[in-house]
Amino acid sequence: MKKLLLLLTLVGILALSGCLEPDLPEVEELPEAEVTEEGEDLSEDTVIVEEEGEVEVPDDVVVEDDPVEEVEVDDSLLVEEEAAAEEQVEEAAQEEEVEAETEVVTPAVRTFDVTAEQWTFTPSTIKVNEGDTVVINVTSNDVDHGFKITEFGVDAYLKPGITTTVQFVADQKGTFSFFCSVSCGLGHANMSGTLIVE
Ligand SMILES: [Cu+2]
Repeated sequence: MKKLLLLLTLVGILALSGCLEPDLPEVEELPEAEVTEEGEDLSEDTVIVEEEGEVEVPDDVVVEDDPVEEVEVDDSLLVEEEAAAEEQVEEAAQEEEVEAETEVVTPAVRTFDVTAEQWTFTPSTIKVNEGDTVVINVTSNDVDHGFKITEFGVDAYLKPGITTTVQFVADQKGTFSFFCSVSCGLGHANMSGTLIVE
């Protein structure tokens, strides 16, 4: 009986072990796989959640980035200020150049031939530089006219066909009017031109 029991137990053990051995790994593998997959899924989910959480954190950081961007805007403003400063420097340099040119041109004698006739001067605009000695040969083609520049003390009486020369130093900058100072007809009041001293 004992041998039978032993045999039965052995057979039972073998049978159980034989049955359990193939079952157990399957049972173990599947749950393990599932568990691992689920675990991975869960871990991925948790990672995603963590990433989402991290994304939310960058949102806060983005709020912190706004001041940084404002700082960048300030940098651009600084750049603009630098550009403006450079422009000012360039303008100053240009002004210096203009002043230098003016200083160089100052001793120049500028001569113009102007024709007067009812009721215009030709050319009607004369441009010189400050300090220039201006010589204007004025000739009337028709009737008596005058040629006056109040600011420079010029006032000439023009006889038809006779060239009259006026001369003055353009010692002040500005836009001035030269005009007819002798009554010459209907358009006399509007008979004028422009002297520009730069
Ligand atoms: Cu006139």
